[in-house]
Amino acid sequence: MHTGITITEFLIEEQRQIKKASGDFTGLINDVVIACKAIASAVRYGSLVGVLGTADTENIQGETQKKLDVISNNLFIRRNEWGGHVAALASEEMNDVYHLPVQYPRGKYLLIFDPLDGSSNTDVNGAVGTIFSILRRPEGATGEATEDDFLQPGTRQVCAGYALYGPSTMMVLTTGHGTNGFTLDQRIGEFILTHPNMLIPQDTQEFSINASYMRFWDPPVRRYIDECLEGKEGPRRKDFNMRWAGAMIADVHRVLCRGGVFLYPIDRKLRSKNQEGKLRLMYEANPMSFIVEQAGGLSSTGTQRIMELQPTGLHQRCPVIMGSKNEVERVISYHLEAQ
Ligand code: AHM
Ligand code: MG
Repeated sequence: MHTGITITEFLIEEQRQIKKASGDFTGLINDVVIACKAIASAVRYGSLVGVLGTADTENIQGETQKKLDVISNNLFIRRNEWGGHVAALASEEMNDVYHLPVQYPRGKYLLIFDPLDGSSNTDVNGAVGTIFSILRRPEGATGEATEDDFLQPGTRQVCAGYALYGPSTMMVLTTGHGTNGFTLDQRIGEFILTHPNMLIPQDTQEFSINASYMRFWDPPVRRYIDECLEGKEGPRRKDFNMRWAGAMIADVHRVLCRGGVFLYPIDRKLRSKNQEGKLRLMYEANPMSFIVEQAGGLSSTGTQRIMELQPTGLHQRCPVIMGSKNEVERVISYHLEAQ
């Protein structure tokens, strides 16, 4: 019989530490957990239930949506709109803030999410996941929640988490008191605490970057990767390994488990499209930064702490460099030297 701590028990214990906690937050996370279990199930059955392949729609970023992007988005909304915990939702797959149907009570939290990160992996049976970030609606705000209510820096996140649909389904989250990982026990349908207090090793010999963009990189990124590639013979005096899963969630999860540095920097190609990065600040970079920092890692654009960026739009992009503290500091120092 399983006697491990369930995610609900874990959160209720945390809630007991906070005087006057209403239980609203725990209720919200419970809804998020149910949404992620439903998405995990859709992902797992794949072709058997006809959910793979492309939908006939595009999202706000002009990307063709996968059927599973749309299904995951709908599942996430369905599970989180009714409970009375959120004031509004926002997602990678929706242009604007999603206002709750009139019959549901409004709560004090704002929930923003990427329902299926790395969704192009679904067609090759690769790992994908859901990322979410929870903010409090600004004090004194009235009426329906607006985009402006969401535009808070990552330092204001109340909670950030992700569910990774890999060989096992995991949920990793932080409420600002460390980062904890839970594994879904399919036999009882509960997430069990399996990775308490995750800590990212400060040093690493592994980097994660899409090297096919090498010719577009800025000099500081080029210098960092060149030095890694020189291995024992170069200035780093050690050999490096490289991994790229094509889903940020899977790459950053590996960094959380065994150290490493994940980079999706700004480059010449992105600039030519007037983009400030590839990854989205509010539902990819900020929540993953919160999780990484709470596990003792660092997260930066190269010149700025990601969580201190002031968002100007729901779908804003930014450069991302995160992971083992000493490596990220090195990349930052190369950026500062180049200024
Ligand atoms: P998505 O949210 O549309 O799936 O896009 C984000 C993904 C990240 O998970 C991943 O790190 C990156 O895009 C991969 O981009 P690329 O194909 O340029 O390597
Ligand atoms: Mg994504």
